[in-house]
Amino acid sequence: MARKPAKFTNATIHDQKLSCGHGGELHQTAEDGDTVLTTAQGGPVSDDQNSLRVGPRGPLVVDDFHFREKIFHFDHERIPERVVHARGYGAHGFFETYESLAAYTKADLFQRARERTPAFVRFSTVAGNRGSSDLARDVRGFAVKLYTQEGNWDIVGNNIPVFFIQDAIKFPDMVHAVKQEPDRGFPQAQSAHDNFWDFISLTPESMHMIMWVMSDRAIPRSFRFMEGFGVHTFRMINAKGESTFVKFHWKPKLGLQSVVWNEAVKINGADPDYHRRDLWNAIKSGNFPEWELCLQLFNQEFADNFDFDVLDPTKIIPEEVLPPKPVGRLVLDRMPDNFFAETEQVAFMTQNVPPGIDFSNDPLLQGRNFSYLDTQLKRLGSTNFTHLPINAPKCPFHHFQQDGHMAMRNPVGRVNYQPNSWGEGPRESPVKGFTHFPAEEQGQKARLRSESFADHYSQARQFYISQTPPEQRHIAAALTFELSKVETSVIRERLVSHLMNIDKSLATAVAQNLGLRSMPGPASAALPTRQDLDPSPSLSIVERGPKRFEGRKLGILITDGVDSNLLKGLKDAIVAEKGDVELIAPTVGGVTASDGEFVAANHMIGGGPSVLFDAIAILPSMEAAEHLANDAAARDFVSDAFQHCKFIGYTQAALPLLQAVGIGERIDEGVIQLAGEHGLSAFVSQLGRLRLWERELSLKGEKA
Ligand code: HDE
Repeated sequence: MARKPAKFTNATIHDQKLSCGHGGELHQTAEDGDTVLTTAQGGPVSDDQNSLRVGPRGPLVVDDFHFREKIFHFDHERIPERVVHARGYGAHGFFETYESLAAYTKADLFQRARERTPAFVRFSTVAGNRGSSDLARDVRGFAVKLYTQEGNWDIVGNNIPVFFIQDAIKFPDMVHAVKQEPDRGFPQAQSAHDNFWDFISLTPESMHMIMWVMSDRAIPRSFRFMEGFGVHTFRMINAKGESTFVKFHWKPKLGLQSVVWNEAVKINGADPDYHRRDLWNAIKSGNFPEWELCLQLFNQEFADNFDFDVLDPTKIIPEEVLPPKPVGRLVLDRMPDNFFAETEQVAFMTQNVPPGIDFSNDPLLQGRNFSYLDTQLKRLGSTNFTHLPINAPKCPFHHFQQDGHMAMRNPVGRVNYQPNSWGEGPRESPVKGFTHFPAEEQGQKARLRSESFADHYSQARQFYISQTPPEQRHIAAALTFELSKVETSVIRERLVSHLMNIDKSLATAVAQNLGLRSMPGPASAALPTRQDLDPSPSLSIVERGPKRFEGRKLGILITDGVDSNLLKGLKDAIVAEKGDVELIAPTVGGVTASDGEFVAANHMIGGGPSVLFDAIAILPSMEAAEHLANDAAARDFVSDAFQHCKFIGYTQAALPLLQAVGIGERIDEGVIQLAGEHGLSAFVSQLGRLRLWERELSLKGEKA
């Protein structure tokens, strides 16, 4: 009789009966009808707890093929991590068009309105190793694989629209400089060290990017609240062969949001998987994150007249100059079944484009088009990485590539070449096939950088002056923190000399905070900084805040005797705003509310610090008030939320706690008493502001 195939599901394990083994261990042995554990070769296993040995205390024997196979496979479980973007998290979903873009591109996925294309997206940090924490100050990768009917299209982007360097040949230097220093093997997932700032201070082209990575963009609240950018200028080619330049933007439906640095540092300790957990929870609870694909489309004439070279990846085209056109939406609605098989083994490659999408001469993009194929061989170990389900196209495909390590499918039959006389096998198609845009190119072969790439400061300045005051303060504070970790004073000074070219007040603030003895002069620059570029409000997170609490989380601190009506009212109001609630109690075992009902908790106070929430409410009973005021974790809970400019809802009984941490005398419009119906609605209506930035100044004793 045929054996039932072994299946690896949780149900299998849980359904098995527990029985006592020879040595007193718990064995999960199969009974009739249960799935039997097998080796990788399919052989049934009788005992998975004890290796084969001579007598109860004797040596192991080589006959034990089950032991050898199990350990052999375990020993080889790891593959090399990505040399950059090692830490990442992915999800499945789809991309849906709003309208036909046939006027711009012949790419099949854009021909019809409401066409859906399956998608896989991997978000990542760049510098840290696979096991580093989520809230590092870093660029975030935003890589999208679209399984189109004309092959896979990968938009391998970041959450920042510019890059550190203008030529791919500098990438190994840049990455070496930011990663841990080679002699000591640290710091991990941090740019705050000498090598990074040494390289940056010697690389003026990185200054625009530095403004972005020192801004709050580099510490996003969640993957769901960040933008994505294709960075380079690409081309769209229509059926007539006409080219339109394009820049890709992903805009989060829930709006942009970041955390503050002190919060990021604490989140890394409290929950190093904060971003992973956030995406997992959102998708598992049916709140599917969504982004709009927006295109900046322009022709050669626009490119010729624009202030900067559209091939220079250290420049943007401000949205106010060229508004991005929304053309579709990306929805993530399914977590992978297995992290390794999908998120770890997914291989993104910039050169994966369908007919109708093409490259520009951006030298960074051209270099990337070499790197991404090469790196997959190292990482995945075989040219057949496209045989892995996550990397395989979802459209029909036919080619004559064969054999190699781990070949899982080869051409069937006699024909494995073309042309052939057998009338079989696929044929090339000049009509349907990919044709490269026939751009006219000429020039001398030389190692060159275009003069049009020479302005390194004007857009850095434009970014800085487009930020709101709190965002500008955060940039100054980030630069100060990072440079304070640089031990070589000449590097600190050199960096300040670049800031002099960007904004003198920023340079002065950083120099003062660092305690520089004298102000360095401006760094010598190929071109002077343009002062005439208008601020671009679309570059500010605060300016474009969502003004609503949707997708955010309120942490409510409760104790035994919590007012059950208030708790219910608050929870309902947050759910009505499409927000989430988590409950924090003295023990994770939960509390008994004023109506005698048991209320389960999500965290104990020390395990659920306020950095994990967007706003907090404190609802102790009168009996618990004094005890809470003396609880160190409870004090941190409120004082951190206050320092991080969060909205705080409280009841009368929470006053001793507020007083214990010095908030009692500093109650501002963000600290709201939840008395009566009005108090509750006043609190909930304020939450959409997300943070009370004005508090930041009063904390420093300054006036707004
Ligand atoms: Fe990458 N980059 N990169 N990069 N990159 C990789 O490919 C590279 C650059 C980006 O989730 C590697 O599969 C070069 C810009 C993302 O799997 C590697 C240059 C942008 C991911 C590589 C750049 C990116 C990568 C490492 C300079 C934003 C993660 C593992 C010319 C537009 C994809 C891998 C994922 C990964 C090379 C610069 C985004 C080594 C040579 C600019 C999101 O091939």
